[in-house]
Amino acid sequence: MALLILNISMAMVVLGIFQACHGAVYKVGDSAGWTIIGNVDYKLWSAIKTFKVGDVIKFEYNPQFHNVMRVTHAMYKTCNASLPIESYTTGNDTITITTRGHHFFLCGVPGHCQSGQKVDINVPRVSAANIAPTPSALVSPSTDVKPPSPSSNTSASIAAIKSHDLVLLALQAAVLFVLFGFSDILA
Ligand SMILES: [Cu+2]
Repeated sequence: MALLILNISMAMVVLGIFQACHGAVYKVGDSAGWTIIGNVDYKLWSAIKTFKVGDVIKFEYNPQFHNVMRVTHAMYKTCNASLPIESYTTGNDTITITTRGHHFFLCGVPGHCQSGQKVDINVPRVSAANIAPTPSALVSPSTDVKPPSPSSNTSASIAAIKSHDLVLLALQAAVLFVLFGFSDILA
């Protein structure tokens, strides 16, 4: 039994390391991409995702018609593209999120941001693991932070698996299978 628990612990450590260095890839707008056609709701698109440091944000668009500019919050609010922090123009731009907090992007083509071609990628500064004593005033009303699950790491990690992580899931199954297989042989 102790061996079994040890094996499960080892598996969790291995998987944790693997997940930590393999961020998820999010294509902005999903199949619609980065566009003004179809009134894509980029606010909703980002609101229902839980971004983490290490995740990759992918902008796909026709570079003849659009671009990507990372801007400040003030510029984001007013659709001001005059002094971007960073500009991307290839039409297939991948940006790795390396810091917590908000990352504001808009299309710098006149009128496009006003038409809704802007997105706020927010990596919560407070992780679910240590929010317990935080005063509610510090948590923005728009931040949907779930309380920590009372169950074990195992179920928490399973909950974290997203549908697009099928490859990762397969790898996890393989690791667990190998470790359980070894425990059978030893027992
Ligand atoms: Cu545009």
